Amino acid sequence: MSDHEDDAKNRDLEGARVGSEGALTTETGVRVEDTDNSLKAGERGPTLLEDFHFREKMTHFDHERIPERVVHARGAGAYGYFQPYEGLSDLTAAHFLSGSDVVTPVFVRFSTVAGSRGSADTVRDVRGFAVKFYTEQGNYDLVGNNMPVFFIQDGIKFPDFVHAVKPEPHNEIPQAQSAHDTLWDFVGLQPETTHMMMWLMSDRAIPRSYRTMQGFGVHTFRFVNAEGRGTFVKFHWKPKLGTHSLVWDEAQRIQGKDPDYNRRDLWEAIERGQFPEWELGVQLVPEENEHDFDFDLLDATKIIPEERVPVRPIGKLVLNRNPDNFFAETEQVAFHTANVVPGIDFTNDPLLQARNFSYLDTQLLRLGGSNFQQIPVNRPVAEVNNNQRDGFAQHRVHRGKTSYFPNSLGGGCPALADEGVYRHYTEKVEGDKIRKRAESFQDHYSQARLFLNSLADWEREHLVAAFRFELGKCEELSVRQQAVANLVNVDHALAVGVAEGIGVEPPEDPGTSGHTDSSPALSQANTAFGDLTGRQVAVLVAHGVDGEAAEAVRDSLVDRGAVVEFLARSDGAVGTRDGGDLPVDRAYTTVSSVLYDAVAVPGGADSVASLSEDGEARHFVLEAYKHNKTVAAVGQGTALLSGAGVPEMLSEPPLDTETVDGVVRAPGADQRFVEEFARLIGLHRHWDRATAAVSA
Ligand code: HDD
Repeated sequence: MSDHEDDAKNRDLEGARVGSEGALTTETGVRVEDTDNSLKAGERGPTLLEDFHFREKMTHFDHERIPERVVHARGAGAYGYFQPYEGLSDLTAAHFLSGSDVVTPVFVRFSTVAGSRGSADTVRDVRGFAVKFYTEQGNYDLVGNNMPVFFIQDGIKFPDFVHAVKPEPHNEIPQAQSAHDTLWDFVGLQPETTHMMMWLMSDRAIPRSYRTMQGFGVHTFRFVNAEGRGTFVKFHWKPKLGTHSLVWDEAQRIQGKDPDYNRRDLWEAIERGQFPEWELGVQLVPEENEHDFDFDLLDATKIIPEERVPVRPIGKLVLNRNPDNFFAETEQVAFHTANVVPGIDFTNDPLLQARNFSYLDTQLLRLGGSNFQQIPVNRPVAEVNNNQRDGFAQHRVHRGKTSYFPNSLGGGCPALADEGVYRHYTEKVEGDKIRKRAESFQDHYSQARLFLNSLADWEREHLVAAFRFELGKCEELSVRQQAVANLVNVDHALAVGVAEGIGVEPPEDPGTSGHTDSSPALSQANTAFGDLTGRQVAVLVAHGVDGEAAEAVRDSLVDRGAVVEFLARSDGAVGTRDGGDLPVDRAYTTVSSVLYDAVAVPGGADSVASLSEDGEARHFVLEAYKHNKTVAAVGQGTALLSGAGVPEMLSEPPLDTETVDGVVRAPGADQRFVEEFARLIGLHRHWDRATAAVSA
């Protein structure tokens, strides 16, 4: 194991870990001989108050739940490390960015925003991407999202926005959905939400995996170097596997088939040793260039286009260890935008300023008082010394009689430091005390349009379909009309496309056309492709299967990092056509095509004949086809595709390896076939495929 893995593993949780080994005891350490029967007066008599074991067990259970996070309640976390590529001391005094030899342990929590703790993973929503760096100079939290902008410009609107998106208060419906009246009522009346709503209606809101999701710090922050010079900075996390999403229909079905889909994917990838990885990048703007843009750097509803200020890669994040206990670690972790270290500072972004108040405030309630930083997952690796005392659940045993500063009785300790201290950036501020949104924050449409212009055709189609779906769920016509009226300001054709699907009169053409700028970096068509790590592939088999072909497919894809499973009607094994046995990984009745990235059907006349008679097997391949996934058939396997209704599929085995719209067919599982299959899976999805008429 390398040193940095060691570092991450040894994150100081010692002393806090309690296993289930050893004798059963009460919380005071008294051994218990029976935890199945309460103490009673006679075998059939009343339970006695003096049964302290029963009372303690029940009381602890009664108090097991803590308030869930008001937003981002559902999440999944993992430990890992961050390592810079090079030193950035010219830009920042942050020690964890000072050189490639500094490896910093991290804890990362991914989350959805609107749903409750038990809600499904694959809802249309923003994803949280919160990173806690346990640096030698104290904890630094980069509390970001998978979208680079936000709904509102000033934090004072956050309670309004969250009330609007959460389930409606009179009936607590709908759970974890933005497709309802109150959210769209709010956004129609609050045009600053427009840019973020474009992201939310795009495929970014339904990531295939946390491993295939970008992250953004969103705000403009400030790097400060040892001389006190500031540089504006925006943070980006870029996933090594590329940024890939689900199909909306698939995402909805997964909500029922496996509500833990993203959580499970992260967990299993780490357990398999396929450690998810991101690159940290920064966009840097010298202070003197602050006003060079046609938007305000302090406005969190704006990006800096990457073509304008390139993203400079500065280091990598690797997640290599799952938590031991979900509650203790993932639930109790507390992030806070104001957890900064020397070298990183804030700007006057009014959203960020509000966040700097909100996070500490919410943790005080959620984690039951002011000592939550002592919970192992929150505890810094840096030494902690101060005069803060007492409070609920105080775990430190402070010694001595001084808890004030200055003191002489305690030897003047803890003393003020003069090295490595946090020094707030010196910024000149002047102005009237005023409640007003700056003029430079008033353009809500140019970047919404930039986003739209940057999308590939298929992304645009998904966007329109998402707007139609969401607004189509709104009961009030006025809410639908309001939303369409707002979209005209982004693009007339977009507004018409949406209006036509939701029974709203298409708006008049305002006659003014917007700018035609685009930013290729915003399209998922321009992401990384080809890496099969953690891709899930189903191979459908039955008795009489061509076992050699099935195994050739599996072996070649597993070599490339994919997870390949043999699925049959029942668990156990199937007999191969040459008399062998092929172990079955899962019965397809317990899973579904939506849980896989690709499906293959090997030949073997008997196997294909029985699969073709099975409605579930036919549905499996057709649904995978409908969701634009790679579908493969070897030999007679082709007959299952045509029998299932995959369009234009001939039932005769092909004479050579042939690919049409992401469907590959071949006479045998030779090298040419497996390479083509792998190439197609690496493309993620086949968007040019016409699927509208496919009834899966
Ligand atoms: Fe927030 C949680 C990200 C605006 C107030 N937020 C929370 C989490 C993430 C974000 C990732 C979950 C952290 C975890 O996993 O525990 N929030 C953002 C981003 C924002 C943003 C990227 C805009 C750029 N948030 C925002 C505003 C406010 C809050 C404007 C209030 C003024 N956020 C909270 C909170 C939460 C929270 C209420 C709920 C649970 C928690 O903090 O610990 O304080």
